[in-house]
Amino acid sequence: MVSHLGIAVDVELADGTRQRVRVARKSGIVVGDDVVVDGERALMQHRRTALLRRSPGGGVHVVAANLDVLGVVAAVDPPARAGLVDRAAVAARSAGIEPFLVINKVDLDGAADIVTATSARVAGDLRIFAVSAASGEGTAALADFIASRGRGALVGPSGVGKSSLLNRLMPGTELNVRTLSDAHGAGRHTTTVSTLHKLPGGGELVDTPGIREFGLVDVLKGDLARFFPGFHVVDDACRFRDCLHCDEPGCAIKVAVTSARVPEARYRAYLNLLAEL
Ligand SMILES: Nc1nc2c(ncn2[C@@H]2O[C@H](COP(=O)(O)OP(=O)(O)OP(=O)(O)O)[C@@H](O)[C@H]2O)c(=O)[nH]1
Ligand SMILES: [Mg+2]
Ligand SMILES: [Zn+2]
Repeated sequence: MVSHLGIAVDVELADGTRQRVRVARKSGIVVGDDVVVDGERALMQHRRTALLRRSPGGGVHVVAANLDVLGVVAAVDPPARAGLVDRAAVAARSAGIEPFLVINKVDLDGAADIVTATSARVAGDLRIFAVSAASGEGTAALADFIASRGRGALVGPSGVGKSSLLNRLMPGTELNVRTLSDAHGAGRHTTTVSTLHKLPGGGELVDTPGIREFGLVDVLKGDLARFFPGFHVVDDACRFRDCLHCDEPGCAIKVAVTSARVPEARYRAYLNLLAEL
């Protein structure tokens, strides 16, 4: 299924043609779902992966179905909010999806400092693509990565350039992007529905509406401890396999914080998230 329009979904059939099928508003079918079209109905099939997010209102959403990778998009302006990157990365890994970080708008002044600061938080742990949808810089590497992995989605705050990146990766596509006249409409969401696109070099990428926060859904403390971005730089194992890196003896993460191999701020961000679960 390639897009959900409220009472209908667009599906791509096995022969590559597209068809609009009516569905109940609460069908539960999301972009990326495999469906069997039975007359006027679309029946959802088993999902390989499902990326869950809790919205600020408390509702649980499936961001997309059957993803292999998740691109968390930040920009030089607006810059990344660590909380969103951390949560989205943990949610992805918990769902068996490989997260990566995209820093867009590297054509803007001051890009180098922001790329360095943003990368430092997750370096060695998340794959990072510094790109410009405007100039095309870095986008070929991103396209190659998607082609090698299969299906990805781009998530992130409104205005970071998710739709602009898709337009750059798929010449001939014209997804709506924020125009100059809207530029000061803070919090304005240009994209309102998710859409799935096949990239010319292989792989698929889902464009999603901007989000302010990526709330975690039913993530276990042990999964947070294993998946928090920035801890993978530590090669040594904790004494206990289910270590939460708090007060356990023989915790390799705490040793790494003491020796500054894991920045103190990273560790505090982890403890805050742990306290939330
Ligand atoms: N300078 C510069 N501007 C960019 C770049 N990419 C996108 N923009 C601009 O950033 C603004 C937002 O881009 P969009 O693609 O609409 O952002 P989005 O993430 O899809 O936003 P939502 O759909 O609201 O979630 C537009 O004015 C784009 O022209 C870039 O690489 N460099
Ligand atoms: Mg958009
Ligand atoms: Zn530990």
